[in-house]
Amino acid sequence: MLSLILPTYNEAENLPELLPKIEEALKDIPHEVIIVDDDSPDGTWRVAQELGLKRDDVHVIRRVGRRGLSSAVIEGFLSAKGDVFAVMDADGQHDMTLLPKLYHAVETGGGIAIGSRYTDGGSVGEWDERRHTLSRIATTLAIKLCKVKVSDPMSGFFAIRRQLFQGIVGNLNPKGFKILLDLLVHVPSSTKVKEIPFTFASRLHGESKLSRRVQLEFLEYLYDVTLGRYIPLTFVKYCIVGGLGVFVHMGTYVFVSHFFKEGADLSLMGFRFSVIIAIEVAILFNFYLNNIWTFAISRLKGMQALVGFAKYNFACVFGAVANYAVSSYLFALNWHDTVAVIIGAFTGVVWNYTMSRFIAWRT
Ligand SMILES: Nc1nc2c(ncn2[C@@H]2O[C@H](COP(=O)(O)OP(=O)(O)OP(=O)(O)O)[C@@H](O)[C@H]2O)c(=O)[nH]1
Ligand SMILES: [Mg+2]
Repeated sequence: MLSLILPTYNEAENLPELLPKIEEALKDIPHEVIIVDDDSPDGTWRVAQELGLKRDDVHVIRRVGRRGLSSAVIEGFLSAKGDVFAVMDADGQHDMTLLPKLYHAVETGGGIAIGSRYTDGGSVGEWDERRHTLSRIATTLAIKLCKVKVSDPMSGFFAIRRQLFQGIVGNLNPKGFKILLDLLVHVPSSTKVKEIPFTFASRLHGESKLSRRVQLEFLEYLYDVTLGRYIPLTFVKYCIVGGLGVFVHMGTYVFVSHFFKEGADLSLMGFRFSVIIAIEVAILFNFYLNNIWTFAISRLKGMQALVGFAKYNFACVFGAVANYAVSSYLFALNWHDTVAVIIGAFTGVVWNYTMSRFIAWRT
Protein backbone atom coordinates (compact mmCIF):
# COMPACT_ATOMS: atom_id res chain seq x y z
CA MET A 1 0.00 0.00 0.00
CA LEU A 2 1.16 3.55 -0.80
CA SER A 3 0.71 6.35 1.72
CA LEU A 4 0.94 9.70 -0.04
CA ILE A 5 1.64 12.71 2.18
CA LEU A 6 0.55 16.14 0.97
CA PRO A 7 2.03 18.86 3.21
CA THR A 8 -0.04 22.02 2.88
CA TYR A 9 0.13 25.63 3.92
CA ASN A 10 -2.38 27.93 2.19
CA GLU A 11 -3.23 25.55 -0.63
CA ALA A 12 -7.04 25.77 -0.33
CA GLU A 13 -7.48 26.61 -4.00
CA ASN A 14 -5.18 23.81 -5.19
CA LEU A 15 -6.48 20.82 -3.22
CA PRO A 16 -9.89 20.39 -4.93
CA GLU A 17 -8.14 20.44 -8.32
CA LEU A 18 -5.40 18.08 -7.24
CA LEU A 19 -7.20 15.26 -5.44
CA PRO A 20 -9.21 13.89 -8.43
CA LYS A 21 -5.99 13.84 -10.50
CA ILE A 22 -4.17 11.93 -7.76
CA GLU A 23 -7.10 9.51 -7.53
CA GLU A 24 -6.86 8.92 -11.27
CA ALA A 25 -3.06 8.43 -11.18
CA LEU A 26 -3.33 5.92 -8.30
CA LYS A 27 -6.41 4.02 -9.44
CA ASP A 28 -4.46 0.72 -9.80
CA ILE A 29 -2.55 1.01 -6.53
CA PRO A 30 -3.93 0.51 -3.02
CA HIS A 31 -3.33 3.85 -1.36
CA GLU A 32 -4.23 6.48 1.21
CA VAL A 33 -3.69 10.24 1.01
CA ILE A 34 -2.68 12.10 4.19
CA ILE A 35 -2.96 15.87 4.09
CA VAL A 36 -0.87 17.52 6.82
CA ASP A 37 -1.90 21.14 7.19
CA ASP A 38 -0.38 23.67 9.60
CA ASP A 39 -3.67 25.39 10.44
CA SER A 40 -3.49 27.46 7.24
CA PRO A 41 -5.09 30.91 7.53
CA ASP A 42 -6.83 30.33 4.17
CA GLY A 43 -8.68 27.35 5.69
CA THR A 44 -6.92 24.59 3.70
CA TRP A 45 -7.62 22.21 6.60
CA ARG A 46 -11.37 22.87 6.28
CA VAL A 47 -11.33 22.24 2.53
CA ALA A 48 -9.27 19.09 3.17
CA GLN A 49 -11.65 17.84 5.86
CA GLU A 50 -14.66 18.39 3.56
CA LEU A 51 -12.93 16.47 0.77
CA GLY A 52 -11.95 13.77 3.29
CA LEU A 53 -15.56 13.32 4.41
CA LYS A 54 -16.44 12.16 0.91
CA ARG A 55 -13.59 9.65 0.65
CA ASP A 56 -12.35 6.89 2.97
CA ASP A 57 -8.81 7.03 1.60
CA VAL A 58 -8.21 10.72 2.50
CA HIS A 59 -7.10 11.67 6.03
CA VAL A 60 -6.32 15.08 7.43
CA ILE A 61 -3.93 16.12 10.17
CA ARG A 62 -4.47 19.73 11.25
CA ARG A 63 -1.48 20.87 13.31
CA VAL A 64 -2.21 23.84 15.50
CA GLY A 65 0.54 26.22 16.65
CA ARG A 66 3.23 24.48 14.60
CA ARG A 67 4.96 25.27 11.30
CA GLY A 68 7.44 23.53 9.05
CA LEU A 69 7.46 21.41 5.94
CA SER A 70 9.92 18.75 7.18
CA SER A 71 8.15 18.20 10.48
CA ALA A 72 4.77 18.04 8.69
CA VAL A 73 6.07 15.30 6.39
CA ILE A 74 7.61 13.36 9.28
CA GLU A 75 4.31 13.56 11.15
CA GLY A 76 2.46 12.34 8.06
CA PHE A 77 4.85 9.39 7.71
CA LEU A 78 4.44 8.53 11.37
CA SER A 79 0.68 8.22 10.98
CA ALA A 80 0.79 6.35 7.64
CA LYS A 81 -0.31 2.74 7.16
CA GLY A 82 1.43 1.88 3.89
CA ASP A 83 4.64 -0.07 3.34
CA VAL A 84 5.76 2.66 0.94
CA PHE A 85 5.48 6.38 1.78
CA ALA A 86 5.53 9.19 -0.80
CA VAL A 87 5.50 12.99 -0.63
CA MET A 88 4.28 15.49 -3.17
CA ASP A 89 3.76 19.27 -3.14
CA ALA A 90 0.10 20.27 -3.03
CA ASP A 91 0.46 23.04 -5.60
CA GLY A 92 0.49 21.03 -8.83
CA GLN A 93 4.25 21.37 -9.48
CA HIS A 94 4.91 17.64 -9.27
CA ASP A 95 3.78 15.27 -11.98
CA MET A 96 1.41 12.89 -10.16
CA THR A 97 1.34 10.49 -13.12
CA LEU A 98 4.83 9.43 -11.96
CA LEU A 99 3.56 8.28 -8.56
CA PRO A 100 3.10 4.64 -9.73
CA LYS A 101 6.71 4.60 -10.99
CA LEU A 102 8.01 5.96 -7.67
CA TYR A 103 5.91 3.42 -5.80
CA HIS A 104 7.04 0.42 -7.87
CA ALA A 105 10.70 1.48 -7.70
CA VAL A 106 10.54 1.21 -3.90
CA GLU A 107 8.14 -1.72 -3.72
CA THR A 108 10.38 -3.90 -5.91
CA GLY A 109 13.34 -3.65 -3.56
CA GLY A 110 14.45 -0.01 -3.64
CA GLY A 111 14.95 2.19 -0.59
CA ILE A 112 14.17 5.62 -2.00
CA ALA A 113 12.85 6.78 -5.39
CA ILE A 114 13.21 10.44 -6.28
CA GLY A 115 11.30 12.55 -8.79
CA SER A 116 14.40 14.31 -10.06
CA ARG A 117 14.78 17.64 -11.85
CA TYR A 118 18.51 17.29 -12.35
CA THR A 119 18.87 13.79 -13.78
CA ASP A 120 18.88 13.24 -17.57
CA GLY A 121 15.46 14.08 -18.94
CA GLY A 122 14.43 16.18 -15.92
CA SER A 123 14.15 19.96 -15.74
CA VAL A 124 13.37 22.76 -13.32
CA GLY A 125 10.95 24.29 -15.81
CA GLU A 126 10.44 28.04 -15.86
CA TRP A 127 12.64 29.43 -13.11
CA ASP A 128 14.26 32.85 -13.20
CA GLU A 129 18.05 33.09 -13.22
CA ARG A 130 18.28 33.88 -9.49
CA ARG A 131 16.33 30.85 -8.30
CA HIS A 132 18.18 28.68 -10.80
CA THR A 133 21.55 29.77 -9.42
CA LEU A 134 20.49 29.46 -5.77
CA SER A 135 19.09 25.98 -6.36
CA ARG A 136 22.26 24.87 -8.18
CA ILE A 137 24.50 26.08 -5.35
CA ALA A 138 22.29 24.53 -2.66
CA THR A 139 22.12 21.24 -4.59
CA THR A 140 25.90 21.09 -5.09
CA LEU A 141 26.47 21.61 -1.34
CA ALA A 142 23.73 19.16 -0.40
CA ILE A 143 25.04 16.36 -2.66
CA LYS A 144 28.32 16.34 -0.73
CA LEU A 145 26.47 15.51 2.50
CA CYS A 146 24.43 12.57 1.18
CA LYS A 147 25.36 9.00 2.04
CA VAL A 148 24.29 7.86 -1.45
CA LYS A 149 24.82 9.18 -4.97
CA VAL A 150 21.93 11.36 -6.17
CA SER A 151 21.53 14.39 -8.42
CA ASP A 152 18.48 16.08 -6.81
CA PRO A 153 18.60 15.74 -3.02
CA MET A 154 16.44 18.87 -2.61
CA SER A 155 13.44 17.46 -4.46
CA GLY A 156 10.13 17.50 -2.61
CA PHE A 157 8.80 14.59 -4.69
CA PHE A 158 9.91 11.13 -3.59
CA ALA A 159 8.98 7.76 -2.14
CA ILE A 160 10.65 5.83 0.67
CA ARG A 161 10.28 2.36 2.15
CA ARG A 162 8.57 2.32 5.55
CA GLN A 163 11.29 0.26 7.30
CA LEU A 164 14.04 2.54 6.01
CA PHE A 165 12.25 5.60 7.39
CA GLN A 166 11.53 3.93 10.71
CA GLY A 167 15.16 2.96 11.13
CA ILE A 168 16.39 6.57 10.94
CA VAL A 169 13.47 8.70 12.15
CA GLY A 170 15.09 9.24 15.56
CA ASN A 171 18.08 10.97 13.93
CA LEU A 172 16.18 13.34 11.66
CA ASN A 173 16.31 17.11 12.01
CA PRO A 174 12.74 18.37 11.60
CA LYS A 175 13.70 22.02 11.02
CA GLY A 176 13.00 23.64 7.68
CA PHE A 177 12.19 22.43 4.17
CA LYS A 178 14.82 19.82 3.28
CA ILE A 179 13.25 16.55 4.35
CA LEU A 180 14.62 14.44 1.46
CA LEU A 181 18.16 15.76 2.03
CA ASP A 182 17.89 14.94 5.72
CA LEU A 183 16.80 11.38 4.90
CA LEU A 184 19.69 11.00 2.43
CA VAL A 185 22.12 12.26 5.09
CA HIS A 186 20.96 9.55 7.51
CA VAL A 187 20.27 6.46 5.35
CA PRO A 188 22.80 3.60 5.29
CA SER A 189 25.22 3.98 2.35
CA SER A 190 24.00 0.66 0.91
CA THR A 191 20.50 2.13 0.32
CA LYS A 192 19.24 1.62 -3.23
CA VAL A 193 18.17 4.91 -4.77
CA LYS A 194 16.46 5.42 -8.11
CA GLU A 195 15.93 8.78 -9.78
CA ILE A 196 13.03 9.31 -12.14
CA PRO A 197 13.23 12.46 -14.29
CA PHE A 198 10.40 14.98 -14.36
CA THR A 199 9.86 18.61 -15.24
CA PHE A 200 9.01 20.94 -12.35
CA ALA A 201 5.78 22.70 -13.36
CA SER A 202 4.55 26.15 -12.28
CA ARG A 203 2.38 26.56 -9.21
CA LEU A 204 -1.36 26.29 -9.99
CA HIS A 205 -2.54 28.93 -7.48
CA GLY A 206 -1.23 30.72 -4.42
CA GLU A 207 2.19 31.80 -3.28
CA SER A 208 5.52 30.11 -2.65
CA LYS A 209 6.54 29.45 0.97
CA LEU A 210 10.22 29.28 0.08
CA SER A 211 10.96 32.44 2.06
CA ARG A 212 14.30 33.98 3.05
CA ARG A 213 13.78 32.44 6.46
CA VAL A 214 13.57 28.99 4.87
CA GLN A 215 16.77 29.74 2.93
CA LEU A 216 18.52 30.80 6.15
CA GLU A 217 17.29 27.60 7.80
CA PHE A 218 18.92 25.64 4.99
CA LEU A 219 22.30 27.24 5.74
CA GLU A 220 21.77 26.50 9.43
CA TYR A 221 21.01 22.90 8.52
CA LEU A 222 24.27 22.61 6.53
CA TYR A 223 26.14 23.91 9.57
CA ASP A 224 24.25 21.58 11.93
CA VAL A 225 25.21 18.41 10.05
CA THR A 226 28.87 19.42 9.55
CA LEU A 227 30.68 21.68 12.05
CA GLY A 228 27.60 21.72 14.30
CA ARG A 229 28.55 18.28 15.57
CA TYR A 230 31.53 19.88 17.31
CA ILE A 231 30.33 23.42 18.09
CA PRO A 232 26.55 23.74 18.45
CA LEU A 233 24.89 26.31 16.20
CA THR A 234 23.15 27.91 19.19
CA PHE A 235 26.55 28.62 20.73
CA VAL A 236 27.78 30.30 17.52
CA LYS A 237 24.61 32.41 17.39
CA TYR A 238 25.02 33.25 21.07
CA CYS A 239 28.57 34.49 20.41
CA ILE A 240 27.44 36.57 17.41
CA VAL A 241 24.73 38.17 19.57
CA GLY A 242 27.29 38.71 22.36
CA GLY A 243 29.65 40.37 19.85
CA LEU A 244 26.90 42.76 18.73
CA GLY A 245 26.11 43.35 22.42
CA VAL A 246 29.63 44.71 22.92
CA PHE A 247 28.89 47.47 20.36
CA VAL A 248 25.56 48.24 22.03
CA HIS A 249 27.34 48.36 25.38
CA MET A 250 30.01 50.76 24.10
CA GLY A 251 27.47 52.94 22.26
CA THR A 252 25.24 53.22 25.34
CA TYR A 253 28.22 53.98 27.56
CA VAL A 254 29.41 56.80 25.28
CA PHE A 255 25.89 58.22 25.05
CA VAL A 256 25.05 58.12 28.79
CA SER A 257 28.48 59.19 30.10
CA HIS A 258 28.26 62.25 27.85
CA PHE A 259 25.61 63.70 30.24
CA PHE A 260 27.91 63.33 33.29
CA LYS A 261 30.95 64.92 31.75
CA GLU A 262 32.16 68.34 32.74
CA GLY A 263 34.58 69.19 29.99
CA ALA A 264 36.77 66.10 29.69
CA ASP A 265 36.23 65.08 33.33
CA LEU A 266 33.97 62.26 34.41
CA SER A 267 33.29 61.59 38.10
CA LEU A 268 33.60 58.09 39.52
CA MET A 269 29.86 58.14 40.23
CA GLY A 270 29.12 59.20 36.65
CA PHE A 271 31.38 56.44 35.31
CA ARG A 272 29.74 53.75 37.45
CA PHE A 273 26.23 54.87 36.60
CA SER A 274 27.00 54.93 32.85
CA VAL A 275 28.56 51.47 32.98
CA ILE A 276 25.57 50.02 34.85
CA ILE A 277 23.11 51.51 32.34
CA ALA A 278 25.26 50.27 29.45
CA ILE A 279 25.42 46.75 30.92
CA GLU A 280 21.65 46.63 31.40
CA VAL A 281 20.90 47.95 27.89
CA ALA A 282 23.32 45.38 26.44
CA ILE A 283 21.68 42.62 28.50
CA LEU A 284 18.24 43.71 27.26
CA PHE A 285 19.48 43.81 23.66
CA ASN A 286 21.16 40.40 23.96
CA PHE A 287 18.11 38.89 25.61
CA TYR A 288 15.85 40.16 22.82
CA LEU A 289 18.07 38.83 20.01
CA ASN A 290 18.73 35.51 21.73
CA ASN A 291 15.03 35.09 22.30
CA ILE A 292 14.00 35.67 18.68
CA TRP A 293 17.02 34.05 17.02
CA THR A 294 19.44 31.93 19.07
CA PHE A 295 16.74 30.19 21.09
CA ALA A 296 13.88 30.81 18.64
CA ILE A 297 12.86 27.17 19.00
CA SER A 298 11.88 27.78 22.63
CA ARG A 299 10.98 31.47 22.25
CA LEU A 300 9.51 33.06 25.39
CA LYS A 301 6.42 35.23 25.09
CA GLY A 302 4.42 37.54 27.41
CA MET A 303 4.91 36.84 31.13
CA GLN A 304 7.30 34.00 30.33
CA ALA A 305 9.57 36.49 28.56
CA LEU A 306 9.63 38.76 31.64
CA VAL A 307 10.55 35.86 33.90
CA GLY A 308 13.13 34.70 31.33
CA PHE A 309 14.62 38.19 31.25
CA ALA A 310 14.99 38.18 35.05
CA LYS A 311 16.68 34.76 34.90
CA TYR A 312 18.91 35.94 32.08
CA ASN A 313 20.06 38.90 34.21
CA PHE A 314 20.78 36.49 37.02
CA ALA A 315 22.78 34.20 34.71
CA CYS A 316 24.75 37.20 33.37
CA VAL A 317 25.75 38.35 36.86
CA PHE A 318 27.36 34.98 37.49
CA GLY A 319 28.99 35.15 34.04
CA ALA A 320 30.53 38.48 35.00
CA VAL A 321 31.77 37.03 38.31
CA ALA A 322 33.24 33.99 36.51
CA ASN A 323 34.93 36.31 34.04
CA TYR A 324 36.33 38.46 36.86
CA ALA A 325 37.49 35.49 38.95
CA VAL A 326 39.27 33.67 36.11
CA SER A 327 41.00 36.75 34.69
CA SER A 328 42.10 37.96 38.17
CA TYR A 329 43.43 34.51 39.00
CA LEU A 330 45.44 34.28 35.78
CA PHE A 331 46.69 37.84 36.21
CA ALA A 332 47.85 37.01 39.75
CA LEU A 333 49.78 34.07 38.27
CA ASN A 334 51.66 36.63 36.14
CA TRP A 335 49.89 35.87 32.88
CA HIS A 336 49.92 38.71 30.37
CA ASP A 337 46.95 40.97 31.22
CA THR A 338 45.42 40.80 27.69
CA VAL A 339 45.55 36.99 27.68
CA ALA A 340 44.01 36.86 31.17
CA VAL A 341 41.21 39.20 30.09
CA ILE A 342 40.48 37.19 26.91
CA ILE A 343 40.37 33.85 28.74
CA GLY A 344 38.24 35.41 31.47
CA ALA A 345 35.83 36.85 28.91
CA PHE A 346 35.58 33.50 27.15
CA THR A 347 34.84 31.75 30.44
CA GLY A 348 32.07 34.31 31.02
CA VAL A 349 30.58 33.64 27.57
CA VAL A 350 30.60 29.84 28.02
CA TRP A 351 29.12 30.26 31.49
CA ASN A 352 26.40 32.66 30.28
CA TYR A 353 25.58 30.40 27.36
CA THR A 354 25.27 27.32 29.54
CA MET A 355 23.19 29.11 32.17
CA SER A 356 20.98 30.78 29.52
CA ARG A 357 20.35 27.46 27.89
CA PHE A 358 19.48 25.65 31.04
CA ILE A 359 17.85 28.43 33.04
CA ALA A 360 16.26 31.08 30.81
CA TRP A 361 15.47 29.09 27.63
CA ARG A 362 15.21 25.69 29.22
CA THR A 363 14.25 23.11 26.59
N1 LIG B 1 2.28 21.64 6.54
C1 LIG B 1 3.11 22.53 5.96
N2 LIG B 1 3.26 22.54 4.63
C2 LIG B 1 4.10 23.45 4.09
C3 LIG B 1 4.82 24.39 4.86
N3 LIG B 1 5.57 25.16 4.04
C4 LIG B 1 5.30 24.72 2.80
N4 LIG B 1 4.41 23.71 2.81
C5 LIG B 1 3.88 22.93 1.68
O1 LIG B 1 4.97 22.27 1.10
C6 LIG B 1 4.86 22.26 -0.31
C7 LIG B 1 6.07 22.94 -0.92
O2 LIG B 1 6.06 24.33 -0.62
P1 LIG B 1 6.22 25.42 -1.77
O3 LIG B 1 5.93 26.77 -1.24
O4 LIG B 1 5.42 24.99 -2.94
O5 LIG B 1 7.77 25.32 -2.06
P2 LIG B 1 8.49 25.15 -3.46
O6 LIG B 1 7.70 24.22 -4.33
O7 LIG B 1 9.89 24.80 -3.19
O8 LIG B 1 8.43 26.61 -4.01
P3 LIG B 1 7.60 27.16 -5.29
O9 LIG B 1 8.28 26.59 -6.49
O10 LIG B 1 7.78 28.63 -5.22
O11 LIG B 1 6.20 26.69 -5.13
C8 LIG B 1 3.53 22.93 -0.63
O12 LIG B 1 2.52 21.95 -0.74
C9 LIG B 1 3.31 23.81 0.60
O13 LIG B 1 1.93 24.08 0.83
C10 LIG B 1 4.64 24.36 6.28
O14 LIG B 1 5.22 25.12 7.04
N5 LIG B 1 3.79 23.41 6.77
MG1 LIG C 1 5.77 24.47 -4.75
